[in-house]
Amino acid sequence: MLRLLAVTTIALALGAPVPVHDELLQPSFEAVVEETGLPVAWQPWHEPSAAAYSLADAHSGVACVAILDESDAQSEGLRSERVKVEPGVTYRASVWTKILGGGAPGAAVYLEFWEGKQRTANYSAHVSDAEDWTQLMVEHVAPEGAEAATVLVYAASTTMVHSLFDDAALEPVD
Ligand SMILES: [Ca+2]
Repeated sequence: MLRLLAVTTIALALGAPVPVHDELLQPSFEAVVEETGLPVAWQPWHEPSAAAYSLADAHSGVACVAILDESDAQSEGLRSERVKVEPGVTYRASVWTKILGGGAPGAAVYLEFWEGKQRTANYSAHVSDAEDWTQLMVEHVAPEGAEAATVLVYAASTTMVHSLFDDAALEPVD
């Protein structure tokens, strides 16, 4: 009976739906997970992550996210928790960025749409020169079947860049 219970629990965990929220969580990156150094409610593109919570600077509050990408082969980034969307509605993903050093294409923001666990569409904007805080913005209509969207702040695989991100947003466009 105990073994059966254990198997059932694992199956439930694997099949568990990804939580979808009404609004973006922790958009200003103000809270840190002490064990990992990552901002609360943001998932690393890969681990170990060169993207981390940082007190080096902030667009608002006291903290931001820093990506110190010293690899020309590895992508780095952080993905938000999922936010509920309606197909046919236009959404805008945005984030403020500051580039301390590095080359093109610099810093990027992605708007990603999800159907279940499948990413069905993604759109991006990038900037390669941002000495001061600069807002990156991308908007697109949610495709048929879309249930959720995420924001991904990102440094591409070919980029070696030191960038900061703060004040992300993901909202419908009026
Ligand atoms: Ca902040």
